Amino acid sequence: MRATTRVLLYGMERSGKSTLVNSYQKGQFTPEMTSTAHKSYDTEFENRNYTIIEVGGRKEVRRFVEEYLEHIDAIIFVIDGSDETSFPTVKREFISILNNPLTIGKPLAIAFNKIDIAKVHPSIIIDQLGILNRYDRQHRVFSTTSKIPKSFEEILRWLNECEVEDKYPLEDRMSRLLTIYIFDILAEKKQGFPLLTLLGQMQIISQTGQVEYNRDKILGLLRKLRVKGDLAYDEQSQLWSITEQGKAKLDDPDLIKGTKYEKLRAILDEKGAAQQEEQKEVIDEFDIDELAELYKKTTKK
Ligand SMILES: Nc1nc2c(ncn2[C@@H]2O[C@H](COP(=O)(O)OP(=O)(O)OP(=O)(O)O)[C@@H](O)[C@H]2O)c(=O)[nH]1
Ligand SMILES: [Mg+2]
Repeated sequence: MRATTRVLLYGMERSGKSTLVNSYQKGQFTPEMTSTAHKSYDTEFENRNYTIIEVGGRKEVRRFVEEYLEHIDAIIFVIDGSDETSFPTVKREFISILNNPLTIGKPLAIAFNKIDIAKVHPSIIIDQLGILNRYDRQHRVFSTTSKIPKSFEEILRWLNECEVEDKYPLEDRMSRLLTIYIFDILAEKKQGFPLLTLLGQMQIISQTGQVEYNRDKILGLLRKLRVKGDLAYDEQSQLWSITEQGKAKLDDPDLIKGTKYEKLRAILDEKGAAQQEEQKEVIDEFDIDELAELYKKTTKK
């Protein structure tokens, strides 16, 4: 495990992020006077070191949040429970964070804050966020108020118990995310479980043959991940795959030239339809940090 757990503290403007931390650190309600762009707080809680990274919720700074996602181990998402008018924006922002592959698997604490003045029950927004259906990560909802400095401590106590892994291979995360999406669709229609792999080739192996039935929905979801292209079925291999245009973004030969990923591609191509196990061995040897760097470049294109 990493020596310090890095936690993103995020949520809309004035939801109370800074005040929650201030009050926890000072042991009494300590309102923040200024809006934050970016601020980090170091704290030790029950023998674990934390760096809490607050990204402000003002519209102009909000977009920078993506820059942090890769470098954090867990997320605290703060909602101003007293401001129902903010809930639609909260929902949009929340979903965009959760749907980012860089956050998959990372524990998520939702602080339904300002419970001292909130007029609605946390379940109102929690229902809207669909959080209870997320099986891609550890999560918990907390009712908080900066008026009670221990509010924030409860979140840290929970994070202490969470499994915070050191590394999340990006391919794993992408693949998990897609699996979850597709699982969602099929579970909704009770049509069984397809197995999906992103081992370089972005193939969808369908055991149920139901992919075509849900084709439009799956394509819509793939687009959200900025994956273009169409789905095609190959009778012989019984594989669904994303056609040429939409193949993994890391297929750009110029981009991967001279990197270990180029070597990996060559090995995978050579093995062709080799057993997944063998491909996995190759992937395991691969330097995931380098892949993450490449991924960043491709998404910036
Ligand atoms: N009643 C009440 N007010 C709170 C609570 N937490 C924060 N506030 C008030 O809400 C206002 C905004 O708090 P901040 O801590 O600055 O909010 P923030 O989320 O850090 O805002 P940005 O940095 O702009 O994104 C301040 O006036 C706080 O005093 C709370 O639990 N209850
Ligand atoms: Mg702040």
